[in-house]
Amino acid sequence: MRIAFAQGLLVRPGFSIVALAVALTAFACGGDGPGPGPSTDSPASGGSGVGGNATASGGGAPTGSGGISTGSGGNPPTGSGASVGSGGDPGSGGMLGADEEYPFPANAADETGADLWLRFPTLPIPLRLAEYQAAFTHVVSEGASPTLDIAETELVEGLSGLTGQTVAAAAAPTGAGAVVIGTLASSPIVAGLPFASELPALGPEGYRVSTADIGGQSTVVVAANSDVGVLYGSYALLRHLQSHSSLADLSLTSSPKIKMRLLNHWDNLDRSVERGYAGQSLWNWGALPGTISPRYVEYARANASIGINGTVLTNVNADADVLTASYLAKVKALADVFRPYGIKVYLTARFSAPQEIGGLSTYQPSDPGVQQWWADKADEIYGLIPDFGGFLVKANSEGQPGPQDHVDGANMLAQALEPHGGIVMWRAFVYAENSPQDRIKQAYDEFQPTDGDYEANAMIQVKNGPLDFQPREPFHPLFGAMPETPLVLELQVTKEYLGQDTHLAYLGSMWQEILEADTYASGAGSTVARVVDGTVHGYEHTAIAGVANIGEDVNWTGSQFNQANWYAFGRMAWDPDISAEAVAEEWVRQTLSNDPLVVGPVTELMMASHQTLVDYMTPLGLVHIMGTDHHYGPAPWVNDQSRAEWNPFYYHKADTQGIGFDRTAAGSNAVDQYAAEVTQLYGTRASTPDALLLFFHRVGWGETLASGRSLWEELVHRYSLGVDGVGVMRDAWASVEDRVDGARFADVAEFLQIQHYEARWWRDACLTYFASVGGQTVPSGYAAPANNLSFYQGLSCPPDVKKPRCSQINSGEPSPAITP
Ligand code: GCV
Repeated sequence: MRIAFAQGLLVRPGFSIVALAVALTAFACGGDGPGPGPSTDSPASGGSGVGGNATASGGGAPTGSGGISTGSGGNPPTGSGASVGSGGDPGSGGMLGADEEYPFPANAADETGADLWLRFPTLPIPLRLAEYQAAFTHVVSEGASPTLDIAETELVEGLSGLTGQTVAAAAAPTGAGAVVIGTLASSPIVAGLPFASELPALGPEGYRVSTADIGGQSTVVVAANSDVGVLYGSYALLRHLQSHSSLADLSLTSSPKIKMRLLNHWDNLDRSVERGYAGQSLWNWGALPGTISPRYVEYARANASIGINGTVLTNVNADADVLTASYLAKVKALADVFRPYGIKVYLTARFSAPQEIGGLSTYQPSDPGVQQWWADKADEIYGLIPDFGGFLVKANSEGQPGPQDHVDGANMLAQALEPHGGIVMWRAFVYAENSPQDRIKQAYDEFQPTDGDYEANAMIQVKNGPLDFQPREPFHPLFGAMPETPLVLELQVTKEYLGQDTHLAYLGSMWQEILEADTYASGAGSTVARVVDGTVHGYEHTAIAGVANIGEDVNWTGSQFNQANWYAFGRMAWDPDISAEAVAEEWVRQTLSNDPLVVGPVTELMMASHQTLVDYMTPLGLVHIMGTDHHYGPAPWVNDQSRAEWNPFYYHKADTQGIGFDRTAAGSNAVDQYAAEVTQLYGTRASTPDALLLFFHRVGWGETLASGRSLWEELVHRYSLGVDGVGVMRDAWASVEDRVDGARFADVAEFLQIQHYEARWWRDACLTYFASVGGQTVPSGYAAPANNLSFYQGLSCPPDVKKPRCSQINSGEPSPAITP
């Protein structure tokens, strides 16, 4: 139990210090399930987590994001002499952090966030600084290539910044303090290392960073099999140093577990971004290819620093024009910028392009002319971009054109790309316009029977859950169900349904839940991570994709904390087994501060943030109750859309008796799409974790849950916990004031305030609605909703994206929602 960061908290009026201390104590210790009553529970209690690994059937040990403590022993309130290490980075080795006392930063200069996590301020702790100053005096790159030049420059600049002294490039190691970088082929020093024979096993992108005796001097060496491996190793070394970690026993060895680690931009050619909340698209098509924005380089650099090696430039709701000669020249210009950073470009292929821009009378794959058109198009693209990655396709979905048969379409494109080594990624996000079938069953029904019918260079891209990037969903049943067809896991970094730019929700913990979920495809332990990395089915091609949250905004992602999701996507794509908490801590150290009084509370608030958001938006397995189209605020009452599955009502079906979607054998039987163990787990009311209860089951308002509360009481409780959880996040953030720069502090504080109001909006709107249809009232011990149902139904705040979107609900004190 740690309450270290309660020191110096700013306490808002109306929120008692006693309640705050209780909240913070519970927030920091975590792990306990919900207590018996409102007053003993913590906003961040672990009770709502999904048993990440379904091996834990019977409900499993919740691995929810709430209340996970950070660090190995906590920080004394003075902040002196303690480190907040979380056990280090499995891919990099070693504990993060230093044991020295961090000085209170005097007037930290304001920052915009434009530097992301690539910040190299001089260490403020003298012992570690002296260690680094002695260890790093010059950088020797053995070999010459654009990629090695980048690695050398990154090290020269990063080490100069961190040490506060000039670290220069040199032709050869001279005396103490050399960093030598190179590959087995390019560097005699690397080839002569005692561990040189172990390097080939690290593969084309792996690296080893360690200390070696070179000419009698202890020297840091960054060794790899390829230039890009050296670049990744250089970033790993910088990450280690940005975390102020010790050089003793330095050993950072890592190889990616997934081969293709891709961003998917939903960027349109007019520079609008579908589900983008960070300004216009980075790609300035009008100015390309003549003008290369410096931001293209910064983008490539940021991605390479976290291991991303591919980018799909355009929206899956595709525009055929990007395949015309004039656009391909622009794409080539971007590819040329990204190549030295190890990043390939991919494009979305509009399936009707042969007709739209090729002048053919059809686009169906059975037509030889269509096949030839795509083959010629592939030749044209590879003539310009020899390392072009391939196509991503959304077909026959949400109005996008497609073939009569997915297999024919995917295979035609695969055949066109095959001579050049390209890949086609065919999306499984399909649901029919007029089908009585449960929407979440349709992708499986359509794709699973096609397993094994695809060309070797075709992959099927599957969203993490069967619905659509909800705050929480079970894993998609196609994972584990297509042994002969490599699947790409598609995650959404942009938070379409999770408060977009404004709400702070760290997605690493949500992704960890998905990656750890057990498909049982080949017995226990067949997790989604092991399916995607190819271990379970022996896939030759492996890939993971993240729908990007990046735009022209100066801070890149629309908010300071949304940067952490870009960062986490890259780090978890490289190593799907890395803990979300370790990644959060790394990010905080690099982006904000290494001061334990920042690292501890901010890592904890990040780890609690996803569960907190789920609680105030969609607790207990509710999904898709957001406002129509914009998906921002609450609108569970909507039931007038032309397609049934576009209505929130479709997903919860609340009435006088109860709430929830019955997906058991007695209902839509969606549970049957999973392996038997999972069908049993989710098909049985008693073993379904509360976190997914209403996704799989219809439950009466009065039924008792594991907490001892009735379903209705638990709903009220969860919504209230969520609101108060945001209050705790605000207080945690307030505790770091003056320990991070004022500009970023204020940005985050302002958004957290909006989030707090909006959490209360979510709670009150949903509870008044469910109370009205269910004939329920809010029990004592919980704040009454601030307004009546018609007030919430009458609001029309979004899609105006200026902040706050909904000033009508920005008043009063959102907390406490659980009243003392
Ligand atoms: C690109 C959801 C989003 C759409 C998106 C679609 C998809 O429906 O709301 O904006 O379209 O998913 O993933 O294709």
